[in-house]
Amino acid sequence: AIDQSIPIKAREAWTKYAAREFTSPDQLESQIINHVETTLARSMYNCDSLAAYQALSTSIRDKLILHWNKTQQMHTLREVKRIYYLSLEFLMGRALDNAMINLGIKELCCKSTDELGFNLEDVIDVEPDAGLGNGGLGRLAACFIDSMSTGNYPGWGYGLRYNYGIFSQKIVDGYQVEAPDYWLKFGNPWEIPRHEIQIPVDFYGYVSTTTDPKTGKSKKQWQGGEQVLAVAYDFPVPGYNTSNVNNLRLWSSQPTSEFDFQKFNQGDYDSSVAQQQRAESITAVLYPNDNFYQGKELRLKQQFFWVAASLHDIVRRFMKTKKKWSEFPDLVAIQLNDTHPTLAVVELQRILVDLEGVEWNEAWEIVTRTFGYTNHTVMQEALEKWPLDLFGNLLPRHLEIIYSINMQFLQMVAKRFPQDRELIRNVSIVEESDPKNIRMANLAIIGSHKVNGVAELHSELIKTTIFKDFVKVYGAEKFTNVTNGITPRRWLKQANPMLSDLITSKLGSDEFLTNTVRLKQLEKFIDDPEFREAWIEVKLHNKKRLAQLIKKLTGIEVNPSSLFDVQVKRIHEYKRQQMNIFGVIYRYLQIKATPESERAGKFFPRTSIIGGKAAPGYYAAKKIIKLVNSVAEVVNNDPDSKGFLQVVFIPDYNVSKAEIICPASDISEHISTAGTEASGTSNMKFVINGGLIIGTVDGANVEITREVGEDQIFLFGNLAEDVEELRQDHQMGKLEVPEPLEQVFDEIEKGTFGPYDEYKSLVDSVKYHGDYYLVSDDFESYLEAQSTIDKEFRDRENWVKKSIICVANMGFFSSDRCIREYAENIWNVEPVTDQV
Ligand code: T68
Repeated sequence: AIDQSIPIKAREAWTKYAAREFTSPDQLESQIINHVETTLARSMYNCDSLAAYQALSTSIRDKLILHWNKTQQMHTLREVKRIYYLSLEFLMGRALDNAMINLGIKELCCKSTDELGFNLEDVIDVEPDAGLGNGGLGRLAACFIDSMSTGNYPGWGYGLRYNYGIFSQKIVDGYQVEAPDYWLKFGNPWEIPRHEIQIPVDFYGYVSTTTDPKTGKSKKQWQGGEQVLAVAYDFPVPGYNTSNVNNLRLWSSQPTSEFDFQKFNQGDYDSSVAQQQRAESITAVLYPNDNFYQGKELRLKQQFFWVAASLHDIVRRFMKTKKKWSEFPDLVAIQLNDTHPTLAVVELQRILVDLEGVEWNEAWEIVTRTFGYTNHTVMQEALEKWPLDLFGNLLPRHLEIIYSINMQFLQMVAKRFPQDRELIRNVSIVEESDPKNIRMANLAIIGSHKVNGVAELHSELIKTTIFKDFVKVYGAEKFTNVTNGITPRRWLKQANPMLSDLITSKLGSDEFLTNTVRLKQLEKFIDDPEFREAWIEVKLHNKKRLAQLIKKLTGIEVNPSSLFDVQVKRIHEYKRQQMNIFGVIYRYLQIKATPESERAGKFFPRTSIIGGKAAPGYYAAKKIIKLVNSVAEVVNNDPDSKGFLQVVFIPDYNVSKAEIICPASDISEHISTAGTEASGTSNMKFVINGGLIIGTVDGANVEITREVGEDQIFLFGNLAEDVEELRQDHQMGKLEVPEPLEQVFDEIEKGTFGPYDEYKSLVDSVKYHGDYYLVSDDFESYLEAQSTIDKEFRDRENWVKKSIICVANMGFFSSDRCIREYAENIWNVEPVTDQV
């Protein structure tokens, strides 16, 4: 609708001088220079690569904003249903390279930077990672918003703009040392601060009951005790090969000006400053735990702050359409990325009932039709439970609403299962423990219309273990599976341009980047020796690129023609990096025990590469890091193993390093105790880049095996269905440490890798504390799988064929497919294409 109040003359001027996007290198150069000279207030003479990065990024951001405006106008005009993906973590990594690739302007940009005297790759390297996440869950959210944009879905991400992302990891004397990640140090050219969008968020306070004089009905109202402001920062999210640009809106906390002034005027300066700092602390830092719940009040504050601001925004956007509340779920789908945003269920109910006067049952119907919940773990220690006191103090009205939701739900359950006290106890939102807890997963299930796991095995497991009682109540149809995926733009084209180009040249187009099942056609070329040679070339090139990075980070020179065996992911006992390093020690001992003359026949040169961060408070994980570094120190300096084994710990593993590491593996390790890794996504990143994997029958490994074929994967270990019994056996004292593992433990005890005290806890956890992660049960079959790999890797032609078959069959694991499945089965939304 055109605003008739604008005079025709003015309108003509606005149209004539409308902002235009650059379409040629010349125009881009002029924009870059303009940004250097005005936005940055610098000049040709002091334009370093940081300034070049900032000016280029700002120029591209300008282009994105124009696309963004058109996209949002169209969505608003057509009143389309929008998807809101609520995630406390978006592990975006770098934006520049990705934006150039998605906009199809990388060559153009390269020309411009060249002509201005800069090397584009150096400029790309200046950008700090946006590390606003811990691991798989946060990176999944980043892949999903890329796929929503690429698939032309009207999808928004909502998250927090942490001032400090995931800590940066230094290794000092083999120990992890954390340093703050102040990623905004030089500003952030990719964000658009929306200082005008300020949403007040309340905490604490009390609930008042008033009686409506007209109806005589009593009404509950929350009177907040402390208020902070949520300020919006927008990050445009470009799709690949489309002009669709979606939005990632991150909230930053700010003090409200009102009440500090009050205190200030009363002379209470200290406390007014303290209150200001309290407000700012909400979005100060990302909690660095992966798959672990820590019941901190500040974390609950983060969650409510983010949820309240996002819902306010969503509701405001809906209200502009003037539609009835009952139509809310026709225009809004909200996906809960794990239980972190579950308060949104309660907050929406509160808005509808307390603020908008919608009747309770009608409101609850709207709420449950709106939400979907994705579960990412079955591990008890990761399930969120908030102590009731803490919760009720911070959010008194929300606690009341939860009680009402719970009462209504339990009444329904009791009616249908009158005898089943146990069932009722299990499904209740309130855990009747001492102290009592609010179980967020139960609330998320009750408040959503669909619940999904992230890989087939995992989705089955949640139905038979942690949520089995809810299957009784709701039936199995409420529970579904959406197997995770990754974006092929970042994880194939951007991370591995050479492989992407090789595939493009063979398939005749780059359509596989948006339609990954096209990769299947690669199988046709498997017997083409020239193609296979080119494939090997690419891998070698990528290994050399990683070797350079390793040299830069650690000083270690690795042999690019050795077998690269890689395990990079968060350090966690369930992911079993300890088993990996025990295996490395075993290999080392075997090499040393073999006469020198026989070594070359028995051992293929191998480089074991391990990387990942440990949560700062996770003692065992930190010990694993120390052991890896100590083993590296010993092995890399032993003339006996020289040429046969090298060990490297890559410090500060993050998204931009993953882009160099994933294309360079021959084998990567995905060796979690069966049933513990919900999906895993790095398994997909390695395989789509032509690496084979060694893995347990866990998470998405199962489906990768189905797709690429059993011959292309090295599986080992006990199955998920046997884990419980094995654990029980161990509890009863039935535990045998297999001979090879005993050897490894003996060597550690001897002090070969430093004083035994340092590692005693790692050994004891297997030997004396029930071996919860079943290292002793799986160790021998792990070694067997490793020695099969040794044999098979020597047959180069056979290996490269496997590698090609793998890539050809990874089409299923594109996050584009995930988004399609969510859209069809959970969100009921459709892509929106033509522009206004
Ligand atoms: C991961 N979860 C799963 N959690 O472990 C992984 N947890 O199997 C799966 O592939 C991935 O999610 C995507 O579905 C996590 O990454 C966390 O990072 C996390 C963060 C905060 C609290 C608890």
